[in-house]
Amino acid sequence: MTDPSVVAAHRSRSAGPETHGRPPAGRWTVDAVAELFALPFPDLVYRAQTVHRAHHAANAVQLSTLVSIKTGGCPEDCGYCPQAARFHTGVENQALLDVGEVVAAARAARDAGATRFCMGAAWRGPKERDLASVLDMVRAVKALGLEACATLGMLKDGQAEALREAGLDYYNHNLDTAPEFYGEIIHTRDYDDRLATLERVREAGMHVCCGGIVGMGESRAQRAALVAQLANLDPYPESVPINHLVQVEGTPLHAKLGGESALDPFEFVRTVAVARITMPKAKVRLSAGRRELGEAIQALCFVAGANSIFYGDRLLTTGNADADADRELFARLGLSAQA
Ligand code: SAM
Ligand code: DTB
Ligand code: SF4
Repeated sequence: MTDPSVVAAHRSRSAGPETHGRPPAGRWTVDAVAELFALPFPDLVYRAQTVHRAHHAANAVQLSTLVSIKTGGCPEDCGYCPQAARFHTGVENQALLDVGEVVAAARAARDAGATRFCMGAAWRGPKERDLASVLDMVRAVKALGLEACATLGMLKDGQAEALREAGLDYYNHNLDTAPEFYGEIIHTRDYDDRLATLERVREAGMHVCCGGIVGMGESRAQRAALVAQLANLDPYPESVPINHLVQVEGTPLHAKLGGESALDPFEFVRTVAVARITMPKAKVRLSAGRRELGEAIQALCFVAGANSIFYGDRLLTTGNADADADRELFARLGLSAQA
């Protein structure tokens, strides 16, 4: 028999076909998302896996490789970030890479099996001169036959269009957390700034990659509020990175949380499952903190509907699961890299 809370959560969104790219038939209320979070774990994972199979190849995982094209010295104050100039984290600043260096990294990523290449820059937003270099990088990455993604901070008028014209497929810009928790983490830009950049990306015709971070000391209700925000973007993002906070010494969140994870690992799996259920067609990506989750929790995440990972030994400034270890894990689980 169907669990009544599942029915309630389902009904609170008005009925109608789930159509990606068109306005959703209804909005997710925070309460409806919170009801999903509260389901018994097996019911939640079963439901997520069912949604997953209706929309995706069951055992395929997409591989994205990340490279930091400009590192450290960022003027923003995101409380989780090792690249903010004002925190003393030991990250070495690195000016914008040359196109040649980026092409070499992209070629290596492609040869290792990645299909998407994501370029990250520690900027509040790109200056015009820097954007011109990034446009060259985008063209070069596309010429290698890869999907191109960039995360450069806030975009101004015309910048999203320029990126789109250069061939950029995805722009990553995260909402990071619930609106009501946001002010405890970031003070140099607000939630509406983020929504405005996402709007520009959408209007320029690019795919949106937008997710958040869990494990920052937020409550479950705030995790539900983050997922509701993402799912109510119209349309919801094509790509949803779910990051587990990597606590880096020198950041305010490390000082606050003391290096200990603030999150039960099953709660991370629940977040993935709820993202899958509320954004059925999106790629849900296991992002930062994946290595620290361990293989068993990662396996649960794949069952709960995660179907993308960051692949390669580094994220931006911190380590990622080794590519060799990932290949071995995929073999043990019978997963394949999505072609
Ligand atoms: N500077 C640009 C911006 O903030 O939009 C782009 C790069 S920024 C590093 C991209 C995202 O990485 C952040 O929005 C955040 O979600 C994630 N991130 C950064 N540091 C993290 C950490 N220590 N743990 C988990 N995720 C992190
Ligand atoms: C995203 O959501 N996570 C990635 C990517 N988008 C740019 C970044 C994770 C960064 C983790 C901390 C670091 O390595 O500096
Ligand atoms: Fe800068 Fe981005 Fe880090 Fe915030 S998350 S401090 S904007 S690099």
